[in-house]
Amino acid sequence: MLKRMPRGARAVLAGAVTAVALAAGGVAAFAQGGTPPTLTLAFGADGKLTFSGAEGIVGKAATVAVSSADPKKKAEHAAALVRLEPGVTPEQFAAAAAKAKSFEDIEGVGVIDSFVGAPPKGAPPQTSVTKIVAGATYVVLDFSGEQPIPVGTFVAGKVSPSVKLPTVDFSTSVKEYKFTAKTLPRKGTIRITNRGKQYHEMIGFHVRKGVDPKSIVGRLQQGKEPKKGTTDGEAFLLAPVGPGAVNQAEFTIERGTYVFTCFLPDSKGRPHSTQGMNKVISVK
Ligand SMILES: [Cu+2]
Repeated sequence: MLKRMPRGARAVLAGAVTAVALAAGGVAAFAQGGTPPTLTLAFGADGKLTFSGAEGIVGKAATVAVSSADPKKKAEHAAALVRLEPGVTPEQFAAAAAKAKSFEDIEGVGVIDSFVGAPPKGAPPQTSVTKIVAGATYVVLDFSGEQPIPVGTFVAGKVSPSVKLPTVDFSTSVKEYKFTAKTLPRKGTIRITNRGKQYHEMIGFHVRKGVDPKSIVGRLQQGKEPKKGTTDGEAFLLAPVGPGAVNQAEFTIERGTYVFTCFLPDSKGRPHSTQGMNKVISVK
């Protein structure tokens, strides 16, 4: 079942992160009124995932927040929210997921709508994304290990057309095999929409001064990692999410030149980076 722990998620969890999604706050112009309600996903001291607040988020824009009280595995926990396709039951999803080897294998059954890593040591106590949660059955997955564990389900009814996501400082999108952003701000709230038909992620290599970013693009295109010493850390703006997913969160990233890439595979198993999904983006 979905054996591969996504690289982006792993790195987010490892804390080598310049972009950390913080708890959403300071929300303005929020059409449903007030601060979005929160679905809380909490890893306990025993490492077990529980969730609460689902009844309050149905048919609304909501914040999905993940926290961890596990002293041992703080840097390892992640949770995912799976949106089931119409008519699919949680049991059918569990059966399909048990056989799946990659995200694409659950196509037609469910879509990972958000993937949120628990905060690493020293980071703010919770990470979160804000999104509209409506019109589907959702499965909460504990994605900490190689075997994701379904923790529970909830049903979200139709959303009123007047419900909108809180405003953000910056919106961008991903699709096959492109990032639409040309520049990114250094910090703020960002909305990232997957407008494609495949899963995508958004990982940025911070290019070291004096290095030609095109040389890094060239290596990624050939299926290689950037050469040692050519990058200064990585930024993870989007963990793997499926088609139609819209996530927004606060982020902070160091200024400079980045090469953004996506390592998720296409239907033939080729990383998107080798299909041209690499882009030089400056952070101002
Ligand atoms: Cu991709």
